[in-house]
Amino acid sequence: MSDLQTFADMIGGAKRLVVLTGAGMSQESGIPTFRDALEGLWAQYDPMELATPDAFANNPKLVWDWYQFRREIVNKTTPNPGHYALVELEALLPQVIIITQNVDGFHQLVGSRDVICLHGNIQQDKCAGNCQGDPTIVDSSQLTWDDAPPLCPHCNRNYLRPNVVWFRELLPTAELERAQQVCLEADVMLVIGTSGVVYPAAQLPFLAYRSGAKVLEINPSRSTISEIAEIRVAGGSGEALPQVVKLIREKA
Ligand code: BV8
Repeated sequence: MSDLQTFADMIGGAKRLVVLTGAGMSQESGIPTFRDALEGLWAQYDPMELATPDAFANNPKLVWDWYQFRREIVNKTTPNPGHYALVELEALLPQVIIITQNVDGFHQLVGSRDVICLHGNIQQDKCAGNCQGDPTIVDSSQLTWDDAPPLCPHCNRNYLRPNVVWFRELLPTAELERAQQVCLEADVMLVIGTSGVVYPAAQLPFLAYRSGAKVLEINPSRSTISEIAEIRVAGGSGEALPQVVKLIREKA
């Protein structure tokens, strides 16, 4: 039997499937992964340095403009067949919970029902001081700005910032705790498109593995997760996931 058929059979037989997605899941939509060098003006910057509170404190306009640039990319792209394949999987299996590191909102956009967002949502802005509570989400679509990000309309003191988790910021407690809990309960964990170097997200597959789950991976390259993966499909998720769902549907 082919590896892909075995891979599909393991997913098709899952009672409590947990999926962890990273930037590779949206690569075939045209959103550069964190590892891809960003083009043009932004190629000179390291995302790891820009996505930090210090960068925002030191140069709020630069960081704000970077997120506007990335939002434009997200707004010009669409979810790919991999995102839709996960929605089909949700109809075929008793439980599919998606934990995502991505901030593009594509899993929710295609209708996935149970999505745990660990790192926030690039399409949302919030008051940098969370003046009305954490998070103080603000609609910035009608606001203007020039040499600095718009000010929060509630407190008129703090800048607005994207509602994402920067490096050296804590992940949202409820989301992280639920992600850890569902990994402890999973019988199969499917890891898609992550290099597995960003913590604490990168720990989740190991949590599932140590609790007895079978770990499967879709990634064209090896990652830190590959060492515990029963099978790694070395391909793009936009192509591999529809193939896997087709094999599962044929046996359903
Ligand atoms: C925290 C939102 C506690 C923002 C993101 C030293 C000092 C301080 C902290 C640390 C430290 N050392 C370690 C840490 C912890 C740090 C961390 O993990 N650093 C790493 C880099 C070592 N983590 C944190 O800071 C976290 N918070 O720990 O709080 C704390 C507090 C204070 C002090 C210490 C600790 C917060 C982490 C969240 C950061 N925010 N996103 C934004 O997007 O702007 S993470 C960001 O990186 C994205 O979400 C993205 O998902 C992620 C990158 O990881 P991947 O998703 O894996 O993407 P990557 O590009 O790496 O890989 C893509 C993969 O896809 C590749 O494997 C590729 O082969 C594959 N691929 C390519 N094409 C395809 C494909 N796969 C399938 N199909 C394809 N077609």
